[in-house]
This record gives sequence, C-alpha cells and structure tokens, in this order.
Amino acid sequence: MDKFTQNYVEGFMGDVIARNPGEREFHQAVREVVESVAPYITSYPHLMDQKILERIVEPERVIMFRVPWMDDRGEIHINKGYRVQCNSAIGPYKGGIRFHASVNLSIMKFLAFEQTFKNALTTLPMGGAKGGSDFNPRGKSDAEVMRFCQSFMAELYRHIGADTDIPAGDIGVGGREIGYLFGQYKRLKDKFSGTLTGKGMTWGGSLLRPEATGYGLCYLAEQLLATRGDCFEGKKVNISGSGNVAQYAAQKAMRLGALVQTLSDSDGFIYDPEGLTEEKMAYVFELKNIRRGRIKEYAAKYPQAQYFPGERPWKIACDIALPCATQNEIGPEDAQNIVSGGAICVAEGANMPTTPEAIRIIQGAGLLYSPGKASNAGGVATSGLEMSQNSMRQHWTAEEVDQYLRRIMQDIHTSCVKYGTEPDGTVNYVKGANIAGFIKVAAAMTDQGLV
Ligand code: NDP
Ligand code: 2IT
Repeated sequence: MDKFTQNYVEGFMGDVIARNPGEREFHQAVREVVESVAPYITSYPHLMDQKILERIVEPERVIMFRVPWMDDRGEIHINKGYRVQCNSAIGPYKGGIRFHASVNLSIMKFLAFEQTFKNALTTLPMGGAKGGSDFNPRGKSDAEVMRFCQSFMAELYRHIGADTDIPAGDIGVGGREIGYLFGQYKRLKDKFSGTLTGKGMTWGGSLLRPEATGYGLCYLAEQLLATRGDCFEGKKVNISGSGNVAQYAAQKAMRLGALVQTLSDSDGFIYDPEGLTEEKMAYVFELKNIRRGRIKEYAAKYPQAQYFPGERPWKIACDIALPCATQNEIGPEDAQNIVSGGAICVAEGANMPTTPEAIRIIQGAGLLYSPGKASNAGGVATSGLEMSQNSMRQHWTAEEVDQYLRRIMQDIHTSCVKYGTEPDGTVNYVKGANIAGFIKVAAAMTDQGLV
C-alpha cells in the first residue's frame, strides 16, 4: 500500500473510532474492509466525492429495545434487544439474529456490516442487517425460550417485513427459536408471510437451509483446494463449534472423504483420531439439537476420543481448519499452531473468527485462506432462495436448492479471484471478497443518490 493510501486508511479509521468509541469488533471489521478497498477507492474520485465508504460504515438505522420476560419460577428478567439495519442499497435488509450473553452494540454492528458485503457476494438482491439479544438460552426451558422470543418479537415486528427486513438464525437461534419468533410475528401482523427464513419444512422453510452454511463452506473450500489441484479426500479436518454450522460442515467434509477430528463448544473440544462417521454424526445431532447437551459427552460415548477442557482445537495438527464457532477464536498462537501443524487451508464458517494478526500469520505462511463473508455465505444465500420460494409459493427439491447453492459458492469464488489476484498470481480472498462486495453496493448507492 502506498503512503497516500496508508494515510487515507489511518485518517478514515481515526474518524470511525472517534465516532464509534469502544466498539472494538466493529472497528476490526471496518478496518479489514477499508484496507482492502482503499487502493480501489482512492483511484475513483467519484466514490471519494460521494463519500460512499463514509456512508457504508454508518448503519441506516439502529433499533435498541427492552425485552422483559418471566422465567418458570416467576422471576422477571430484562434483556437488551437489537436490530442493526446497515444497508439496503441492493435489497431489503437481511441477516441473522444472535442470542448470546456476549451480544452488545459493537458485535451487532460488526455483524451487520459484514453481512452487507457477504450478501452482495451471493449474487442475490439482499441488503445487510443483524439483530439479537444478550439473552443466554443455555439452560433455559422451552417455555422460557418461547416467552423470551415472543417478548423480543413484540417490539421487533414493527421494523421487519418480507420486503423490508428478513431476519434468520445465528448463534443461539435455530429452528426452535425461529418457530417461536414466526408464530408471534404472524399473530401480531395477522398475515402469513416469508418475513423470517430458516422456517420449518411444513410452514415455508427451504430444504437444505439448515445444512446450507456448513455445506456451502465445504463447497467454497473445495474451490480453494482445487486451485492447487487438491481436494478433501484423505485430509485431516479440524472444526470448532458443534452448532448448526459446525455440524453440517463436519457432515459434508466427512462425505467428501475427509477425516474430521475435532468439534468444540465454549467449555472445550473433543479430538477423535479415528474421525467422525455417519453413526457418530447421528449421535452429535441428537446430543446437540435434541438433548442440548455438551460436546464433552462425546468423549464419554466414544472412548477413543479425548476431551480437552478449556482449550480450542487448533493445537491438534490438521490439513484443513474450519473455524465454525465465533469471532476471534483463532489468535496468533492458534494460527502458529495451525501453520506448524502443516495445514494447507483455513476456511471460515464463523463470522470473523480469525484475529487480524492471526490472518497475517496464516496468509504469510502461504496457506489458502478465505474470510467468513465469502465462505459462510451459503447460509444467507439459501435464505435468499427460501425468500424466492415463499414469494413464488413454491417448494423446491433438495437437489434444486443444492444446485443453486453450489453455483452461488462457485460465483463467490470467481469474484474473489477476479478482484483478489495479486501480481504474483496468488489470490488474496480477503481483498477479493471485500472489493467485489463493495463495488456492487457502491454502484447501487451511487445510482440511488444521496439517501
Ligand atoms: P450455534 O449456536 O448453532 O452454535 C455455536 C457454536 O459455537 C456452539 O458450539 C457454541 O458453544 C460455540 N460458541 C459460541 N460462542 C462461543 C464462544 N464465545 N467461545 C467458544 N465457543 C463458542 O451457532 P451457528 O453454528 O449458527 O453459528 C456459528 C458461527 O457461524 C457464528 O459465528 C455465526 O455468526 C456464523 N454463521 C452462522 C450462519 C447460520 O446460518 N447459522 C451463517 C453464517 C455464519 P456453546 O454451546 O458452548 O456456546
Ligand atoms: O451470518 C449469517 O450470514 C447468518 N447468520 C445467516 C443470515 C441469514 O439471513 O440467513
């Protein structure tokens, strides 16, 4: 980066930090995009004049609200509710809802910002948003989760709609929560619409939406590996997380012939040197999605597996690392472990799981590396397909949805290669994804004038 561009980045970030004090995750996400697009922007004066980047980093609307609810013992609890509607230049706001104790405004804004570029990459007409609450669903009864979801939607319903803003799942929000949220939305609006995605299969959900993020991640990773004439067959794969994304990434990687060695949760990870099988996956689905248990139970069920309390899976040597838990879960030491373990590829299922320093280590060592906004876009893309099916009053087969998903992940790879190829022929997928997403959103914003 030349001196002029470097100064532009630092000046821009100085303003962002001053205007959004203390929002560490938001600053991190913005800096990554600004560093990628600055060389592009500074050579297009109209983008500078129009202050496109300055506008993109300011969400169009931020909604914050109180969510009161009562637990099974009759005690009252108050949580915070959020919806950050970041950008609607290319379509209605679209993005997940996260229920996790760590949720705050910075995390909501970083996720909505990332979503804007990710959604642009999918080729589908969707703007970017994210919502959620600091509600912790862990250990809550179904009735408590339902009452919380109903209270959350009692405010959110005013701000969303099939052509306005279409929420979906994320950490702590899966099929059960989408069901309760949809039920309350329908009741308040007295209208059956496609306003949420990730719906149940009997009431408008798309086949393969549950699988889509994890499957899409593996399809994108396949494309990365193919650039070096490689594939999943026979590779050792480490996965973090044991939720929606991790489960289906594991299933697809295994079906592509890989040996999936690890899964985790916030308490620790399991290492199974013999790898996951269909039978073991069935156990994981039942453990996590029905009994809502902890991943350490896997090691009790399968004695060849080891449980490492309080640790992350990156110290186990692997060929392919698929982080599928949460932001900043791969730090510099983890990255060093991944590199020295001989890995060839890191593809992100989670949003922003790798710290900037860790990304430098991974890229510096020449590994294939794809950022979440490219490699986990299959989830929201399939949400887009669910929206299309709802509008058309249709229900496509799993094969049809899978074909779309594969094609979208291929198109995302092509965009990353187009805008991320360096003079030495290597592909910087961070740069490629950020520039490709930015160009699309910027063009729409320019066309629509100063709004
Ligand atoms: P789930 O709630 O289904 O699973 C989350 C998993 O990550 C759990 O195993 C959880 O463990 C673990 N985890 C969460 N927070 C932490 C933490 N602070 N430290 C360690 N482990 C943690 O969520 P998803 O699988 O849906 O989401 C995983 C990631 O993928 C997130 O970054 C999400 O934003 C991203 N994503 C999700 C998409 C989707 O369609 N669902 C689409 C695109 C991206 P524990 O049970 O202990 O909390
Ligand atoms: O981060 C994400 O892309 C998601 N949680 C999925 C969003 C969606 O609208 O399907």
